[in-house]
Formats: sequence, C-alpha cells, structure tokens
Amino acid sequence: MAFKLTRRTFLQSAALAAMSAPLAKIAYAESTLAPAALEAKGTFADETVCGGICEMCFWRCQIIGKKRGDRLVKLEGNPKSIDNGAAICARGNAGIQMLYDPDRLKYPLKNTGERGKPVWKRISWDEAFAEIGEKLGAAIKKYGAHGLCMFPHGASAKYPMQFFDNIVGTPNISEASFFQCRGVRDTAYMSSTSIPPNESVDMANAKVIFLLGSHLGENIHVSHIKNYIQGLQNGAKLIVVDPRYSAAAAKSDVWLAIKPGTDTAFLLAMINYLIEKKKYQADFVENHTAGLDELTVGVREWTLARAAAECDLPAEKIQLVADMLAENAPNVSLHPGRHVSWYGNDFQRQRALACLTALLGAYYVRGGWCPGKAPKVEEIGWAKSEHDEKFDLNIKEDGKRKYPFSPPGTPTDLIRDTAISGNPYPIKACVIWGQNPIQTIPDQEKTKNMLKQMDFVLCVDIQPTDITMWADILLPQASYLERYDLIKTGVQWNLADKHQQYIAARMPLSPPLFERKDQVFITNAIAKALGHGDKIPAESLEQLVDKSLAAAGLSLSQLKKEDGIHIQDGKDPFVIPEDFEVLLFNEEIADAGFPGVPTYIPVPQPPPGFARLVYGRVQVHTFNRTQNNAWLHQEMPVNPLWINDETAAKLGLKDGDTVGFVNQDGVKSPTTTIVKATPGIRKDVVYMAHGYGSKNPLLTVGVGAGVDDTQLISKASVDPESGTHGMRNNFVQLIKDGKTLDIPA
Ligand SMILES: Nc1nc2c(c(=O)[nH]1)N[C@H]1C(S)=C(S)[C@@H](COP(=O)(O)OP(=O)(O)OC[C@H]3O[C@@H](n4cnc5c(=O)[nH]c(N)nc54)[C@H](O)[C@@H]3O)O[C@H]1N2
Ligand SMILES: Nc1nc2c(c(=O)[nH]1)N[C@H]1C(S)=C(S)[C@@H](COP(=O)(O)OP(=O)(O)OC[C@H]3O[C@@H](n4cnc5c(=O)[nH]c(N)nc54)[C@H](O)[C@@H]3O)O[C@H]1N2
Ligand code: SF4
Ligand SMILES: [Mo]
Repeated sequence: MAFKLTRRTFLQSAALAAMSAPLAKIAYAESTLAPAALEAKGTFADETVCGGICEMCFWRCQIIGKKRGDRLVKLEGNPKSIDNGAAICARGNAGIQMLYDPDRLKYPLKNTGERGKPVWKRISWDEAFAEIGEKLGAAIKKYGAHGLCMFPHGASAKYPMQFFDNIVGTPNISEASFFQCRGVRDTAYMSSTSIPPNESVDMANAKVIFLLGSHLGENIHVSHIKNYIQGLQNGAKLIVVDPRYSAAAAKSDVWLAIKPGTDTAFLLAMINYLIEKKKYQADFVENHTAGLDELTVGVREWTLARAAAECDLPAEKIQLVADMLAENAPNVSLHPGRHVSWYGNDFQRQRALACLTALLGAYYVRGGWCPGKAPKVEEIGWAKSEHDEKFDLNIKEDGKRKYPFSPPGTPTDLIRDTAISGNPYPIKACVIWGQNPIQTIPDQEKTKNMLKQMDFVLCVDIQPTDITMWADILLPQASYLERYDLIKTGVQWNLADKHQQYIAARMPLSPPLFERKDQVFITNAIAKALGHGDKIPAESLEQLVDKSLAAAGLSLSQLKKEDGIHIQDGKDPFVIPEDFEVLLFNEEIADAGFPGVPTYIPVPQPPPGFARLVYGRVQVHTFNRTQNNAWLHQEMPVNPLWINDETAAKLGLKDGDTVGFVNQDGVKSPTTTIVKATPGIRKDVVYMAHGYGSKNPLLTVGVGAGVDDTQLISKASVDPESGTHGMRNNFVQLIKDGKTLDIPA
C-alpha cells in the first residue's frame, strides 16, 4: 500500500508513472531544433509537427505531434521547452483520444426540446448565428447589456469574454478560475504583498517544502511537479498538512492530519510562537514588513496548546513544524496553494500564509517564493468601447462594495441571485463558454433555476457535458489541437543556473475536424449579428496571434522556424525589490470592516451521523472535462470514496463495496461509487475525486461513472472578504443497499 512507499521508490514510480518521459532528463535545448531535426523516430509516424500547446488542463505545456498520414498518432512534450521539456502527463498524452472522440460536438445544434432535457437538431452555422443575433439582440434591446451574463473559462474564452465585456458591456461575467479556484489566493496575497503569488515557489532549491492542502502528485502540472520533485531529490524536507494521506503526505517527513477548516488557527499559532521566541527573520521583518506590533497582539491568544485543541493535532508537532521552518529560513517554500476556495474563511487563511512567509523572510530568495518575470506580450483584442448605457445598477460594482477583496469579474452568487430574483435587474440571456457551471459551481439547483428563467442560453463547448444540456444553441468549438491560440509566456529560473524566458503560441497539430470552428470565427460572427462588425480586431485567430506576436518582434513564421518556442535570456529573480513590503496588518482591510491581521473564523461541524465531504484531483483526470476520454476512463473509471477504515468497519463496509450518498439538505446522488477503506483519512471526513458522475447521455464513456461531488455540495460558503465560493461545509451520509448509514462520531 502507498504507506510503505519510500521516497526513493516514489521518485522512481508513483506520480511519475503518469509522466511520459524521465523527469531527471530535463531538456534545456540550447540550439534550435529545426522541424526537420524533430524527425519522427521509429516507423509508426512519418511526420512531426511542432507548435502545439496542451490544454487537457490549464497549465499549457508545450507539445509536438507525431503524424501518420493525416492522423495524429502521438503527442509528446516539445524537447525545446524550458518548461515541461519532453515530458507531458497522462492527460496530455490522451489528447489524441479527445481529438478523435466520436462523442464530441461536430455541428451546430439547436435544442428543440426543453432546457435540461434537450432534443437536438443539426443546423447550419448561418442558421445558428441568425438565431443568436435575434435572441441575444432581443435580450439586450429589452433589458440592456446587463440583461446578459457570461460564464467563461480557459484560453478559448478570452476573446469572446473581451467582446462581451468591452463591446457589449455586460457587467455580469464570472470566471471559474477566480470564484471557485484561486481568486481568493490572489486577492489575499495582493493585500499582503501587492503581488499575486501564482505558484512561483522555488521548491527545487528549498530546504523545506510546506504544503497546506496542495496535493502535489495528484494535482499535476508538469513543470510544477518537476520543480517539486527536484526539491525532494535535492533533499528538501517535506511538511504536508492534509486531513487525508495524500500523494504528497505519502512522501512527507511530517504529515499533520489537521481537522478540516482549522488551518488558520494552526498558522496563527506558528506565527505567535515565532514572534514570542524571536525565531523570525528579524532583518527581513525590519526592512520589508509593516504591522508587526498589531500582528503580535492579534495572534497572542493562539498558543500552541490552543491550536492543538482546535486543530486536533499534538502541540509538539506544531512546534516541530514551526522550528523546522525557522531553522531553515529563509530557504523555505510555503506553497500559496491553487484551489483555495475551501470553507468561506479562506481570505484570512491565505493572509496568514502570506504573513508567515514574511516572518520566515521567504520572499525573493532561493528556495522561497520568487516571481520569475515572464516576458510581456501585449495581446491584440477588442478595444474597450464607450457604451450608450450608463449603468445605475451594476452588480459588478455592487460586488466590489460588498466584497472589497473580490477577484476580477462578478461574484458568481450575485449573478445567480440577481437572475433568479430579477433584482436589481433581470438577467435573461446567458453565454457559457468553456465552463461547466453545473459541475463547477456549488448549489446545482440554484444554477438550474437561473438557467430555467433565461430567455436564451448559448453554449460553446468541444463536447456534450452536463452544462450543454441546458443550451438552446450549442456550438462546436475546435479543440486546442485543432486551432491557433493565444500566446503562452513563461520563465524558467530554478532548475538550471540560467534564467530564461519563453514565448510560444499555439499552432494547430490537426486541421479542425467536422464543422468545428475557433473562437475568433464564432465571436466575430456573433459581433456582426449584433451590429458590432466594425469593431472586429482581427479577421482570423491566426491573424490575431500573428498581430500580437508582432508586438514582441516575432511572428508565427518566425516561431515555426524556432520549433514553436522562442527562448530569450531572463533576469535574475532572486533580487528583492527595495520597496517590497508585506503588510502584516492591513489598514484597508480593517477599514472595510474585516480583521486587519489574519484571524481564524471557525467553520460549521458535521451534524450527528454525517461526515464532512472533501474532494480533490486525480492524476488521470482534469475535473469533468476528461471523463469521456476512453484512455483516461480506463485508468480510473470511478472515484472511490475514501473513508477511515475503522469507521468503515463499524458500518460493516469493506473495500470495493458500492455506496451512494445523501447530504445535509437531503440531496441524493443518483449514481454510486466504491469504498476505499483506509487509515489514511480522518474519521470526521470522507473524500472523493472531483468531476465524476456525468449525467449527459451523449457521453457514452463517462455518463454515470462514479459520483458527482458538486451535486452533494448544495451549500456554498461565501467568503466575506472576496465573495468566492467555499465548498467544504457540506456533510454526507452513506447509502448502502437502500439503507442510510449514520457515520459514527
Ligand atoms: N491531475 C490534475 N491536476 C490538476 C487539476 C486536475 O483537474 N487534474 N486541476 C488543476 C487546478 S485548476 C487546480 S486549482 C489544482 C487544485 O489542486 P490543489 O490546489 O492541490 O487543491 P487543494 O484543494 O489544495 O487540495 C486538495 C487536498 O486538500 C485536502 N484538504 C481538504 N480539506 C482540507 C483542510 O481543511 N485543510 C488542509 N490542509 N487540507 C485539506 C484534501 O484532502 C486534498 O488532499 O489542481 C491542478 N492540477
Ligand atoms: N465540487 C468542486 N467544484 C469545483 C472544483 C472542485 O474541486 N470541486 N474545482 C474548482 C476549480 S479549481 C476550477 S479551476 C473549476 C474548473 O471549472 P471548469 O472550467 O468549469 O471545469 P471543466 O469541468 O473542465 O469544464 C470546462 C468545460 O469546458 C469545456 N472545454 C474544454 N476545452 C474547451 C475548449 O477548447 N473550448 C470550449 N469552448 N470549451 C472547452 C469542457 O468540455 C467543459 O464543458 O472548477 C471549480 N469547481
Ligand atoms: S499538465 Fe498535463 S494536461 Fe496539463 S497542460 Fe501539461 S501535459 Fe497537458
Ligand atoms: Mo483551478
């Protein structure tokens, strides 16, 4: 079992099994490999095409494709990449299967049935645009631009989002990456350091890596995982705080099985301890922080003993971790996390993490947090236009007033509540582009009620999913392998001694199949149908990318000559800007009526008979979007329920048993999964991978496989500072053979 894995065997296997090339061999290609030199090896392929950028997840590794005749037969990392190198993950490999998946959308479709229970009719692109022009146009005419809302996500949604924001002028746009993912991390760090943190932790050079949640090894982003593994190989000590024995916990030196939702108390106790014992980095604190006095007073109550009781951890272990960090400071990587919308008390936790990092002096140092600078390429897009309408009512502005530390866009719940209540204005048309709000946003019933009251719903996707069942018009987009796309820039600063930057732009590795079209084609036609044809910034996606590259002195043809990636020298990132300051106390936060020093806010506890439901990633899937991928499905067909083995025994459950769920609001899972009984999870919590349990019957592989965690997350805990959605205050009971099982306390 995973518990017995040593670090050595892990490094050779485990997470790496998911990667397609040995990680130790990181390619730092110096010379350019001319396309001809990227010649196919072996006999199965007769051509190699470069310039691909993966989007099986959002990390966007640079890839090449091997072709046999017209058919793409294999994807690999672009050996020229200074980011992922020749490696891609299992999901990246399975892009081929996505490309040729027979279930994918092929033609524009019109729903002649009900929303939620669609009956599809194939229509032409002209018919589709005529209908979109009419219906979106009517909604805008009747209700104004704020009668329309949008749920976008990912690279393909950027251009249309800019159109609906800058040209149409709707204030109701909510991106999943902000309100359900990392938005609260960004705004909490912005309010602490003035810089959004990304995940720029120099784990490769760290003496200690500290992960709060962040389940690296299940959460897979290739270059980030390389960075992490390099750190472990270099001997970094690993501290993992997670109520579950995650892939990372299995490699850790110290695992703290914390009581869910109490992380802030744990962080405050370490802060208090470091201040009391004067174990912080005095120089850094003196020169680069403000508000130590307020912080000292604010955290005073958090003794090790008090945190130990709150977090259900031994006090000695909290002290041990604080000492490990202090002794190795400043070369310690405190990972700022990525999916951090956990409990609705997340802004304060992320602030606590940013402040602890400051006490350890771990900014802009080797092994610490260090924002390597990527080259700036200004992308051409829709210029902001003056709108005729002056919004007296604008929920985006309301959102900023209500949630002053909100990420960009409009809080999801404000859009849903406004649409359902019609207050302060009706929202009657909805555009969904590259997001699956049914499985992404907590409280599915609310999302459905929002959609039911719309006059018109447009959905642009690459495949049928749970959200596409709610569309009136459903458009098939060319996937990332079938289209050009926005520019990807990045830096590599920590795996080699040189600091380099890169600029890449996605180029298609296959022509678009069937009638699929890219986002520029689709958006431009919608713009024309709505009378905005004169403002179109580029006639094609290829032209848009070329124009944008020109601003950086590059072009697509030049990039092709450089095998898809332009590499240039970067700056030494380990230089702390003189004016860099971390606000341990933030007056602006206090003035807005919130705690100005990081503060712990307790979360609701499971009612008797229930356990808390938490969720995370698996190596072989990206949310719901890969569930229909036959190769990946085969690797992990359902999402097993992690339950403590002693609890399972009391319930008479054993490994492999089939169970369903009912949550605190009486929501039942329509599908089931299997039990994984393990000592590697606390008794007050159960766990499953997110994204399973698709309900769209057009997904012949993924439909009904496993359980949809989001359906059981009927309660969103809105973070008071940021308006982002915490999802982990939901509680479940198990159902076995029709009987509901009370989970013992
Ligand atoms: N394979 C794969 N990799 C991915 C993705 C994918 O879909 N598939 N998605 C990518 C994206 S967009 C994101 S945002 C990231 C998300 O990945 P992360 O940022 O790593 O997500 P987390 O929610 O931090 O991690 C989930 C872990 O948190 C633990 N946890 C639950 N409650 C608590 C708690 O109260 N305290 C603590 N300390 N831990 C807790 C869970 O047990 C689980 O192990 O993954 C990225 N990588
Ligand atoms: N319960 C629960 N909810 C969560 C999370 C969780 O762990 N648990 N994770 C949260 C996080 S961290 C994130 S980042 C979000 C992710 O939320 P989403 O981005 O909504 O995640 P996906 O399920 O990948 O849905 C994306 C949709 O885009 C489609 N798509 C894929 N490629 C393309 C393309 O090229 N063009 C177009 N037009 N469509 C495309 C897919 O088919 C799918 O329908 O979910 C959040 N919500
Ligand atoms: S991490 Fe995997 S799925 Fe994500 S972009 Fe890279 S290869 Fe693709
Ligand atoms: Mo995310």
